[in-house]
Amino acid sequence: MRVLGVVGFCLSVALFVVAEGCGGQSHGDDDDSSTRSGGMSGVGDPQESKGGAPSSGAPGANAGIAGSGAQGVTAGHGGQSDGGATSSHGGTAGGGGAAAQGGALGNAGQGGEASQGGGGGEESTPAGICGDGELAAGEACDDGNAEDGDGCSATCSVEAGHICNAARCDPDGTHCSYTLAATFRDFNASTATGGHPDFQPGYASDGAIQGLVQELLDADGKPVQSTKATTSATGGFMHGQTAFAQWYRDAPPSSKPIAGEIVLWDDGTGRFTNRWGAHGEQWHGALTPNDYGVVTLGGPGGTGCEYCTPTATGMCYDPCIPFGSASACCAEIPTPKVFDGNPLFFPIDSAPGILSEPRFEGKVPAQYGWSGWPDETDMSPDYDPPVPVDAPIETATAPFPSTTHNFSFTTEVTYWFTYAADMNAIFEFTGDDDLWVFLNGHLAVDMGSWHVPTNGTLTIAGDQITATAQLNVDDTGQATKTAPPKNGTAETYGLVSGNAYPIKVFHAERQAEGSSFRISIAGFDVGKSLCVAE
Ligand SMILES: [Ca+2]
Ligand SMILES: [Ca+2]
Ligand SMILES: [Ca+2]
Ligand SMILES: [Ca+2]
Repeated sequence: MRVLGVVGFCLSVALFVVAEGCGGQSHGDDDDSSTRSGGMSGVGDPQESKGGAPSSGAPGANAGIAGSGAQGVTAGHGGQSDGGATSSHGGTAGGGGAAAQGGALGNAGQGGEASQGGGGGEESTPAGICGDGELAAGEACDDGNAEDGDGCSATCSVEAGHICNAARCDPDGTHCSYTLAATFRDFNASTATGGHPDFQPGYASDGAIQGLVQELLDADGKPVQSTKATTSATGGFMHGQTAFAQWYRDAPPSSKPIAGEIVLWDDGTGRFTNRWGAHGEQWHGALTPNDYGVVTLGGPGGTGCEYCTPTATGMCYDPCIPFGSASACCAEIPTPKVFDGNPLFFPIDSAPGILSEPRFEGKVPAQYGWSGWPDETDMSPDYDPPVPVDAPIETATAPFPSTTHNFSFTTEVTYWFTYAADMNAIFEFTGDDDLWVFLNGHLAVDMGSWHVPTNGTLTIAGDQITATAQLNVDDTGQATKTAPPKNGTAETYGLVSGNAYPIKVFHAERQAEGSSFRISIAGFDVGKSLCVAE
């Protein structure tokens, strides 16, 4: 006989404590040995300059790394300033819609939906106007002019020898995104057959280490180890310049370079950031009973809340997810705790040409709303909305949840922008492990070695340039060690208003079992195609 006494009983949330965490284990990354390296190579003038007016181009098509070394940029618009990066379009934050781009690897660009809406016998809406400075379906680039010879032709096609990029939006102006071409290189851990000595040092880490690389990129546009880099824990577990040079070059023991992309989504405020979901969906942090408001018992499980009536803003939970109980209950629909960036960054789990080494499950860092470093398969049942066990969901990198990930790889990304003396822009990164950001060939953000996710920023405010770096964080993601800001000027970085320059990002995933990656840009003009010569 059922006891109905519970009907209508309003339970205080405080009574229930749902364990949320999941197996936590700590992560950490660090440890090691020692040698020194030396290296320095000659560096010439690092600046890769660029010339005058840029032109444009479409995002697209190529994935490789864009220019390195010296290249001239073609065209440039004059400087643009202002803060709001980009485009006018609105962009929605959350989710869904697929904009143009496709999945993870492959080529960027293209995409767009071609369809347009037109209806019945009428001509459909124009795909866009070439030369208006906004990428529309059917345009590979749009640099805001109708001239040839600047990288983006008068018919909005990318001219030979150029790479162009700009944000692309859905026809209705929502869901804008900007695709960064990325080059990944796969390695095996030092503990695996054919492994690279610098990868998978061990589990102890005292955070990020600065000064492991020299201030200037070399003549190939690649970072060079400093004398501080050694095989010891304080030297970043580096085994010499010869070994380090392999991180971002195309020869064994790395795989062949793997062309990919990192899509940055417009969050509606002018900021573009990468996200976890394949179509721009944000990651959700853990929910607690309090997030469901007042919970009213609705009877035994399977009865569909016959003893309670959801409020206008609530719903029936059967079983009672808010309390982790098999009974039914009525409660509020919680507001998701959303995060930009990707807490499980595994871009080359299944890319052609990757190497083979033992795989590990990924752990989710505190910066994404889950404490205790839970394994993804442990926390996935508690993810809201629920993740079907038998149908991993599509994300920007590997399906979720997954128990097998390919760690030990590097990421190289080049973002070109036109410097303007009155601009106010910021480039941000949060993640692990090694991360170096070079502005026009000069080191700016410096977070070397393997470490838990830390945050680094590069701010360009007029002629003042500032780079910051967290060096370590606690288990809640709060910084416990931060480097003094690195202050510079347009002059020290070699920037001249009106010219285009590269921000080069060199990243390495060096230590399992965490791999997270967040890049965001705000205040840069990404609305009009910027073309550079390859
Ligand atoms: Ca256009
Ligand atoms: Ca043009
Ligand atoms: Ca690997
Ligand atoms: Ca890692």
